[in-house]
Amino acid sequence: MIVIFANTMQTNRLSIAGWLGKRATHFIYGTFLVFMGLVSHESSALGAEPSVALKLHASGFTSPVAFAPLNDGKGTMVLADQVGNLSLVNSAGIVRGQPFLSLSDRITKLNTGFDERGILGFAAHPKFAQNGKIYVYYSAPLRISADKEWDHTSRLSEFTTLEGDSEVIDRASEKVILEFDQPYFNHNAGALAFGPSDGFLYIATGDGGNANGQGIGHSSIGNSQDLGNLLGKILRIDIDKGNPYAIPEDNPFQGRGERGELYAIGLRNPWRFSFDRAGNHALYVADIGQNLFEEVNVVVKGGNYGWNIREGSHCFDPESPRKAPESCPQTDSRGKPLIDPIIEYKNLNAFRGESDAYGISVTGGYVYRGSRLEGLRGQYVFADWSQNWAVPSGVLLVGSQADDGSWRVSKLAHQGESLNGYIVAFGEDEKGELYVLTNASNQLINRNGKIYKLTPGS
Ligand SMILES: [Ca+2]
Repeated sequence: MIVIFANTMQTNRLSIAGWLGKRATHFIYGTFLVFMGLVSHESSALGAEPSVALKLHASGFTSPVAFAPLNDGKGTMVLADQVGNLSLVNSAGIVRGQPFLSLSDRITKLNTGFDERGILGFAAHPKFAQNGKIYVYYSAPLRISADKEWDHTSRLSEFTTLEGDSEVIDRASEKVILEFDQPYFNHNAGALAFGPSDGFLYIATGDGGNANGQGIGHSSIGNSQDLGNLLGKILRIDIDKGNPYAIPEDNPFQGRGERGELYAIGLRNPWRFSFDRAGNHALYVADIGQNLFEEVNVVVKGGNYGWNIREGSHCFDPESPRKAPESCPQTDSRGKPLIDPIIEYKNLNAFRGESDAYGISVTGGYVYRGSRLEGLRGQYVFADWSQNWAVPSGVLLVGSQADDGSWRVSKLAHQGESLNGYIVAFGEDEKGELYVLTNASNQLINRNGKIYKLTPGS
């Protein structure tokens, strides 16, 4: 196992100066676990868990970050690969040979090792069958107007299919919807989804990167708490009005000096979100923690999810990120409460051996609403990226809500294929069935990325 970058997708907790030291720590720790035989690749079987199996659905990707319906009326899915391609996958798992869209020449130059840039989000317009429009969030080269010291520019673009061919995107159709600059290469979030109730486009953004919500390009109160920029937030825009978009009338931050696109604030690196396709269509947002706690939030309009005043339900001090302070503000600068996550678990690197330390970086999933996995219905299926930086050991998790409203988390035992990968993301098809997206490596190399379907076990 070659460890090139130890700064995980999740953590990015390192100041540049401290990078080398942390890298070495990760390497030694990973080696230690392998040597001691302590790394578990499989979740442990739990008696009352639903019987679930992993079935290989499609392969040949590098780092699959999104798998979502094209809304073409034929059940076609779109796979977004971080390295720069969108591919069409039919319901049988057959990948169309011709790329749906290649953006490898429009994304910023990627590391061959670990990287958090590239194509990071995809959503087809709900009326794709009529208008042929799709949306892609990707890391573009730093734009001319940006500070020269910064790293790259996040770009949300609309593309349209070629006239008369719904299976190929016209590369010349790119219409830039929104751009914002990124001081560091990490914490770029990027998930996209249309709200099932309102039809607006939701966009997840990271806090600007580096670590602790500090560094160049970070606001003195933390970007995630700063209502004047788009970083560390959930954004919401109306793509069907205005040019290139309109701010929905009831967006919650429209005062002087506030960005009207903001829907919710106080997030660090919200790595994958989803709407519950049933019930009240709650918005589930996983947020990758700094050093100690990983979390999942149910995000509501105008909510403040705490970063970098809090990490999970604990106080956070950027000057002392490995020790949660005893006290901290309960409210933000507007007097609004900092909202605790619904689910929190410990980071294995900080809480080695503890039963509720599931991994080192949360990956957001979906509430299962399909028909095939009876026992999972209504539960939130998600994951930790890996139990170990150096060893591909993603772990499937499931969150379920008790009658009193509290949430319980457990590992989701599964039969069938072994994951042996880093769990990068999840996908959901039009029937509500779920897919697990993995990369065999923590780097952007090779084509060992896979899509597994969650199917009934025996
Ligand atoms: Ca939080």
